[in-house]
Amino acid sequence: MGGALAGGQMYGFDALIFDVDGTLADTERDGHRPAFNAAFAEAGLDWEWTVPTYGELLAVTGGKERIRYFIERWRPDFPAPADLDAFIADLHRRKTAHYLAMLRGGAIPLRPGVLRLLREARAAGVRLAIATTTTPENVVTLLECSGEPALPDWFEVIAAGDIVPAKKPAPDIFLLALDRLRLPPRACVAVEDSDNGVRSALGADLRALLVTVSSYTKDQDFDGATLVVDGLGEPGQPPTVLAGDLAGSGLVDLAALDALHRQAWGDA
Ligand code: XBP
Ligand code: MG
Repeated sequence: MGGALAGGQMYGFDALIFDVDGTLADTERDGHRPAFNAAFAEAGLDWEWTVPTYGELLAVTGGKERIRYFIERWRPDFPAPADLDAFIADLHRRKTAHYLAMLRGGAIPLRPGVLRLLREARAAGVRLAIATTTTPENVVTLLECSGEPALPDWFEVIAAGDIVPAKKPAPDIFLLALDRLRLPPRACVAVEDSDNGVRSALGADLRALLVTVSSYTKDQDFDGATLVVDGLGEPGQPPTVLAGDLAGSGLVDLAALDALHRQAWGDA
């Protein structure tokens, strides 16, 4: 196992599996959140998810699940329609339309260092996959609007949304990505930004785990992650390391991920 090879450089892993929201891009506060609010307004609802409110609601992964939780726990007096599932699905469809329009308008760039690392991985023959809770079209559109239009095609596997029975923190979506890659956990490095994502990855035995914290997740507990940073970094702009170390790299590159991978698996 282990096998990505570029210019004679052998890495101990074959693939990188990325989360999307918070990891590839800072999508939640100024993307998903206003899109939910626009959908609520459009549907004539006076609900407003403020920045702190949304931070609390992020404990529930999945947009439809988040709306349902909000209704049941925060609006118990709301006269819920007979077909609550259809009502939530309609609201979520509206939300997705608003979110996609924001992406197409260029409102949400990739986080610093993401394209750099993806390019390095692609050049080295490291396979790329996604394991996310969000809706598949959100993923493809985010990637298409990244400034690298072919970016969706760089990912061999895009495991997203309702395709699995249980969303993060359940391990299902990472297990699906591993299955589609036909790789064991030891052959992969996972990249996440949230405690729910860490629990999901560890539940799939993805022990080589990098966390790039985002504004909403910086105070969460990432126990079990090998390396925690505040971003991937760019040349001349090193990230702040919150746990673990970059093993001599000034930023998160394949060499740093290789060291992380060896540290996580040791002689196991
Ligand atoms: C992301 C989510 C998603 C988005 C909204 O979690 O929880 O629900 O907030 O996306 P993760 P949808 O980064 O851990 O995958 O509305 O499309 O569900
Ligand atoms: Mg995330």
